[in-house]
Amino acid sequence: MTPQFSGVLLCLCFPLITKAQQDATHHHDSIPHAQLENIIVIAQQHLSNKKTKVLSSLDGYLENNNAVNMIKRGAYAWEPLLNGMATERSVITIDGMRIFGACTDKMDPVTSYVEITNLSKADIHSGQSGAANGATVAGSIDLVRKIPGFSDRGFNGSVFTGLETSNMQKIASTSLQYASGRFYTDVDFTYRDANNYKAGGGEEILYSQFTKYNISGIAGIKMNEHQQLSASVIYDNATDVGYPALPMDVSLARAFIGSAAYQYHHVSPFIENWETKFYYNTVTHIMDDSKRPEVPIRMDMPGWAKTGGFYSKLSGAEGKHNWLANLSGYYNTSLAEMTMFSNNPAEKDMFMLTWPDVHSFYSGIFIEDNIAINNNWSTVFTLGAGINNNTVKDEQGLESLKIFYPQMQKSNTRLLNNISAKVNYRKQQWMLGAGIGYGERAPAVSEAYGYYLFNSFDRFDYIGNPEMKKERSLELNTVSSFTSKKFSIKAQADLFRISGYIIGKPNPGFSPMTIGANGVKVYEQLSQAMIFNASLSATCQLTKAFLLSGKTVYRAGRSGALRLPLIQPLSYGTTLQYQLKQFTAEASMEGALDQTRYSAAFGETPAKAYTVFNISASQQLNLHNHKLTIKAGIENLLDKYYSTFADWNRIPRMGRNIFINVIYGF
Ligand SMILES: [Cu+2]
Repeated sequence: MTPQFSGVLLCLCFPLITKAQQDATHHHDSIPHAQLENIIVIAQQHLSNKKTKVLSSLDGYLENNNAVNMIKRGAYAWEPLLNGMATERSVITIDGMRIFGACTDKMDPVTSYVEITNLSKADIHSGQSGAANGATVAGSIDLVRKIPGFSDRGFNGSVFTGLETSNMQKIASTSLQYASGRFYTDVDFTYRDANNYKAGGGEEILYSQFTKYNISGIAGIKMNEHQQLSASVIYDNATDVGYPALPMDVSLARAFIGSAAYQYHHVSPFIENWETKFYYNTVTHIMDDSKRPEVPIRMDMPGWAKTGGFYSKLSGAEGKHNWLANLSGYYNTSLAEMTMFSNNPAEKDMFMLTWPDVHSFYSGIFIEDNIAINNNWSTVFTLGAGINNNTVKDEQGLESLKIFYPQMQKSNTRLLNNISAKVNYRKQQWMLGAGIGYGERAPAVSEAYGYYLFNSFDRFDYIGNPEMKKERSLELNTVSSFTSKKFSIKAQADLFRISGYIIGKPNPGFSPMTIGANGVKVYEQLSQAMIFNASLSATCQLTKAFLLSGKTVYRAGRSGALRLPLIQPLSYGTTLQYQLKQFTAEASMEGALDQTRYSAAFGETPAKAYTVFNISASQQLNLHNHKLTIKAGIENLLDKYYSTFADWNRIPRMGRNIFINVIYGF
């Protein structure tokens, strides 16, 4: 089964999953291990959630996937890179909803506005198999909401608390659910508060604190046997977030995410499920340097992003075909400004629009067909097309950009197409698959219209380029796996050949706005760039109680002689798990080789090889009908001081960290 196929299977099984949580549990467990790697189970009390630190951030969950790297600018709001590519190249959605961050410096990826209590799983698709919710190059990450479903469970809930010693992070969370045959609701609340963390050896990393809370609610009502309505809201509010790798912090990052959906099962023998959703979300991001003792000039940099959209998704089965069709669209407005306060009261403050109120519209259609040719062979075809428009609404912003691009148009429309094909062969315990895909994306707001956006990595001010063409990606992928009761192994590789690769290049003709900057870079397109990803993972059931697993990941990225930045060096990890009844224990090791192929042109310095060790244990107690789970562990056991390729400006990672998670379910 390919990831696409399992994705569709999950979509088809969605109505079944919502029927009852017990059923859902059973259903998940029936997914073969090799497929689970593209689904990260997040629900805290789900049997498939094997993570010991269940109350880790969503970022902590995503990081375990072989296709994902998390770029860290501090302890909060890590940026997910998919297949070695930055967020402009992937589509990150919450239950299929498009959301855009409001920070010009990538301090607020979509993933920072949800909490683990909001979600049941994250669904990861590589390359064009992830084009269902919008045009992509790298693929997609869909964060799936937790839904109690219709059942006769009545009231139940859980209380979570956690403590981590390195930054004295305190976590408190509750989740309350009610389910009946006709109605369900889930309300949850999560609070996290952390001080500065300490690197290995005890050095305090200043400006790495954060505080956040998240409230969410979801409710569903069954209109009749086959039709249901649901509504969902998430409110996420982070304050006093420090970014030690950046010159500025965040005083407020806030999101409101709301949606309403209508679902119709068994529309006809041919159409299994029809779901239509309308959504709206708004993000506010306020950057702040008032806590930094020394800055060359004080700055205020707020940003706002608002997105409204819809999708209407049909899926069904007919003979050998399992199909899916999705019509989706969104309208986004992105506005960000910067005020530089003069140190000399006689001089005027300087104001500019860093995102000049850019309005973006996208609407697209995507279809997918899985054909089971016979017991051994199956194929997956996908096809999609969309229309993308960007318009600069602010006249002052438009005039400012016209200084660099006198011919520039106020509005720009692009057609974005995607197509892919995959063939799979399975015989007994073996599975082999190979695929090819082609996709296009439009330049992101910063790439097209950003105005003097300072990048603290290479210390250049970046100016967007509204006259760029589409970025076009041709991909090849292959997967092979062997799965038996005691042993499984999976090897995966993909190659992306990207034409018109968008990247900033120095322009010596312009002078920077930021004091101390190295110069100005303007977004341009490289005729071609290649990105290669490979991973190998294996698990072995040594005895009934001991499970050994290991993985290794390798990436490469270059354009001719130019190396692309933020590409993971050869990394590895291994875990030994022990399970006896309700007790589990785990020892793990993770590390990377020296990063020899770093990109000096982008200000990258090499990250040294490292190895860190972690241990943890958990015990579940049954108290009448209630469940108490205690999980504890030590991360970076040897208190190693290290920094990886993914650490912005090479800020050191957390040193020894003792954590304890307590979960009480009633
Ligand atoms: Cu920011």
